[in-house]
Amino acid sequence: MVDLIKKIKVLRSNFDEGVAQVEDKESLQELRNTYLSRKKGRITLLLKEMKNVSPEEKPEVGKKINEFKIHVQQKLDELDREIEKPKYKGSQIDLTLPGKQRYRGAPHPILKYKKRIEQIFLSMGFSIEDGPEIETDYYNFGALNFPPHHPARDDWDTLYLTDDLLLRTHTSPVQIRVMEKKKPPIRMINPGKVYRRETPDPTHIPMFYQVEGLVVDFGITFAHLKGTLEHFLKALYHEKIKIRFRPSYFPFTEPSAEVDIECTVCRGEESKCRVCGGGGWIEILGAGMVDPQVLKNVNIDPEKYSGFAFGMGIDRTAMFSFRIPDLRNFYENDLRFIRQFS
Ligand code: FA5
Repeated sequence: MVDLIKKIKVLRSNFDEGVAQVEDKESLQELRNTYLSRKKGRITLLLKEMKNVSPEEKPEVGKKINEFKIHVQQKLDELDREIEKPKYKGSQIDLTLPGKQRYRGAPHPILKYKKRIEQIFLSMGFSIEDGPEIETDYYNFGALNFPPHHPARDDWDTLYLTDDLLLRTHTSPVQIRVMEKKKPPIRMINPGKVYRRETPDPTHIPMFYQVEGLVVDFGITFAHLKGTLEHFLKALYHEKIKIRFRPSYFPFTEPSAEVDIECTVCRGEESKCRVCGGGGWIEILGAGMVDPQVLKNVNIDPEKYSGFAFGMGIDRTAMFSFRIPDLRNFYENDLRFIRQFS
C-alpha cells in the first residue's frame, strides 16, 4: 500500500509539472491522454493495481486515487478554458478594467479668440497679413518715426538679438511692410506675437498677441476709425459694451487715441479691483490717423491719401471677454483652466 500511495504522490507532482508546460491545444490533449486515456492512462493503470491491495487498505487507496483523478480533471478543464480564451494568457490583460480616458486636444483659448477677431474683420472686407517676429530696428522704430535715442522708445524697450535685430515690440512694423508692398486702397489686419521687457502682473505679460489694423485710401478720416472700432468691439463683446476714446500719443499717428472698455471684471464697482484699480475702465488698444511722415516713408503721397491704424492687445481683450481677473492664467498651462475653453 505504501508503495502505491508514494506512486500517486510522484504521479501528481509529474502531472503538475506537465500542466506548467502546456502551451496549446495539442500539448493539452497529450497530457489528457497520458493521465486519463481509458486503456493506458496512468490513472487507469493505478486503478488496475488496486487488485493487489488488501481489502482493509482498499478504501484509503481508492480515496487517494479518486482525489488524484479529480485534481487531474479539474486542472485539465481549467487549462482547456484558458486556451480557448483568445491570445491573452493568464493575467496579462484584465479586460474588465475601465479604459483610460483620452482627452481631446483643442486650440489654445487665445488662438480661438484670435480666429474670432479675424472673422469679424474678414466680414468687414479686411485682408489678413503676416510679418516677422524678429524685426529690424528700422521697421520696429525708424520707419514709425522713432528717431534713435528718442525717449518714446523707452516705452517699448525690448530684447535685442544684435545691434539691428530685435524681437518686435508691437505689430505696427507690419503697417510699413504692407505699405511697401501694396498701394492704396489698403484695408488689412495683422494678428501676431509681440515681446516686451515687462514685469508680469494681472494685465501685463512679456509675450502677448496684438492685432494691427491699417486702412489707407482717399478721404479716410477719424470718423472712419471710430466707426470701425465701435462696430468691431460691439461684435466682439456685445452691443451694450461701454467704449471710451482718450487722447494719447504715438510717434506714428497724429492725432492719436487710446480706447478703453468698461472693466468687465468689477464693472467699476470695486475700489480695489486688481484689474482696473477701481477706475472702472481698462485700456485695450492704441489708434490714430497715420502720420503723414509715415506715408512719405513708404512713398505714399499724404496729400492724396490718408489712413488710420490701430493696435489691440488680443490677450487683454480675451481676458475681459471671459471675465478672467489675471492675464497670466492663459500661459500657466494649468489644464483645469485651459479645458474650460475646449
Ligand atoms: C502699441 O503697441 C501701438 N503699436 C498701438 C498702435 C497701433 C497705436 C497703431 C497707433 C496705431 P500699446 O503699447 O499701447 O500700443 O499696446 C497696445 C495694446 O497692447 C494695449 O492697449 C494692450 O491691450 C496691449 N498690451 C500692451 N502691453 C501689454 C502687455 N505687457 N501685456 C498684455 N497686453 C499688452
